[in-house]
Amino acid sequence: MFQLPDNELIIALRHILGDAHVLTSDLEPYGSDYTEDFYFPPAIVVVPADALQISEVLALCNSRNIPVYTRGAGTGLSGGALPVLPGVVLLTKRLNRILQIDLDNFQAIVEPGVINEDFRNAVEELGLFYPPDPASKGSCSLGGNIAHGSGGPKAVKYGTTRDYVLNLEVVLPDGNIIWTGANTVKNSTGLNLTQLMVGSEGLLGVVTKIVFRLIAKPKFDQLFLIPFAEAEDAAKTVNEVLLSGVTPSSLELMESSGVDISSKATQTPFPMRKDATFYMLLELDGDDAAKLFEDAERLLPVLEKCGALDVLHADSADLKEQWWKVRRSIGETVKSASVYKEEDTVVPRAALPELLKAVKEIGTRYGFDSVCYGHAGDGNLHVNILKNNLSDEAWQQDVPKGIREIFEVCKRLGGTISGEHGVGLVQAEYLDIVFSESHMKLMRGIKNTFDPKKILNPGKWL
Ligand code: 2HG
Ligand code: ZN
Repeated sequence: MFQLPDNELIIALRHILGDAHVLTSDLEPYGSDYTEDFYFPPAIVVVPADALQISEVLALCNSRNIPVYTRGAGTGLSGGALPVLPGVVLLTKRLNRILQIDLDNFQAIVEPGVINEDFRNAVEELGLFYPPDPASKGSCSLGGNIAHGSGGPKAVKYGTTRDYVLNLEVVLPDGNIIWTGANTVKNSTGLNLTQLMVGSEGLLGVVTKIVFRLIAKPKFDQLFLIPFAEAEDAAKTVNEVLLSGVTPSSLELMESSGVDISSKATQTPFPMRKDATFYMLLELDGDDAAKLFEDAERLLPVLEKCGALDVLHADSADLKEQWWKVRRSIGETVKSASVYKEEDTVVPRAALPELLKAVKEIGTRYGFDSVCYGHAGDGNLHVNILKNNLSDEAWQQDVPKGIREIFEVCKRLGGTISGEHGVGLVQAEYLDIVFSESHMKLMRGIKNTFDPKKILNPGKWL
């Protein structure tokens, strides 16, 4: 049903974009993202300048049944941007402007190619705050954050990307350009197409402008590191902290094995202890410096009761930076240590102890190691399953069975199979665990309405 890109298409694309922005050689970098070791050779890569050019490109590809794969910074972890069929990879990197920061309305209008951290820094200079802070914030694009509904450590207090999106300019596969919402913090007019676009993984349209709401920047933050001897104690503490009435701005868990790999690989000092199996990273923020320490005092008995071996306070910017660097580098460094499969499990946070126990029990039964870490306050546990010295046969046959069992536990506990990394390519085979046929039928119907020729991101899960 899809046509292969041909010379005629290349000429037509060059006519729209100019020769320099239609690439037909040295395309390798655009055939992978941060997901395992997948590579799919792109046929053509285009680098449009604006929504109008994207509209013309989509209308052209739609009329010729040519697949289009939208790509931000390529830092995705579920293969969402991989060009699995021969088609056009559409880069958003030239749409990289912060168009407006509106101090009156606490809003900003940005293009999808802006890097998350560049935007966060720009608004913070003006005393405002855009909380969503994926571990890859220094390299991921805001468009990619929209495509996956990305989260990050701050989500436990401030929410995720979708909580800050007010309105989106979207180019549809037929070339039509729409705005999905309004630049208002309240909107109950019609079905919420804005929220439908967030997490749609490039399957429904190409986002070309984003209207974000912003909040005031908290003046102070304090960071604490709490080692635990028992994994179960660490996992149990998460909900005890939140039930205490103190809402941390970050509440992360890190398995010692991951901390060890990360601190060594990045040569970052870290107060490892031989008797610790897990570490909790707990951040408090607010405008009253003294209250942060009062809240910390309130937490001490809770942490002690839950088996904390110690409570360390980062009393310098350097220590804060070191502890966060170790946390933020775990994903990348663990992945480079072994062939791996990444599971982005998420459950109601009080079920975290049961999930963690199940992950380790299933790993023992199937003979695979795992490194667990993530946004414990959201009930979101990243499970990096490592091949290490497992046979290829076990890796291909048994591990997927183990992954299925892990996801079945998530479902049983009221959770699902991705908290923030999306379904993309790698989780597609497990969707039957969480979606009934009626659910799939509804989503297929939505896909058909937006993209009847299915040219956007084909070969994935929808
Ligand atoms: C994190 O929380 C990110 O570290 C990346 O979601 C996770 O790379 C990973 O596994
Ligand atoms: Zn994460």
